[in-house]
Amino acid sequence: MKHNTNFKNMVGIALGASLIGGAAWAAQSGNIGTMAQGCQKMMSGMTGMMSGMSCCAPKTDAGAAAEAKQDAQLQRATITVNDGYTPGTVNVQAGKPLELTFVARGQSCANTVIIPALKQTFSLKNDEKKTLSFTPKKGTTTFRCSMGMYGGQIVAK
Ligand SMILES: [Cu+2]
Repeated sequence: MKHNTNFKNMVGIALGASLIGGAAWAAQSGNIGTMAQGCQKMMSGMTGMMSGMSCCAPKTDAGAAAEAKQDAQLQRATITVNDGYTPGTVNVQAGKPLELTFVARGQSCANTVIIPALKQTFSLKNDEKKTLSFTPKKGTTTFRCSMGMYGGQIVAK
């Protein structure tokens, strides 16, 4: 079950939030039947809370400054997975081979990475990494966590 460890993490987040938002959600969480349902409920339950939380908030600070390291033949970029993706935007050159590495530094739902345009879905354990080699076409390739809360993009120009 993919959301197993994620869920534990999420419950911690939700309980933390319930201290602020009241105990309503925590009470509700006692009725969750399956992990999958838990994720669904979590999504709706968290919608109102997300604005004030670091969890799931897009990380925009590092994004603009993130330039892939480039040499003549190959460009490389690394994205750190830790309750989200840093940088959230990776800028690369179109038409040049790219080695894109996701490295996990923690355990959250962000550890499952989905990149629809590349037909990629993979899950990382803490400290695990995954390198994708491809030549980006001009445009933006988005990726996201298993639940679509965290996300990022590869921008090729
Ligand atoms: Cu998620």
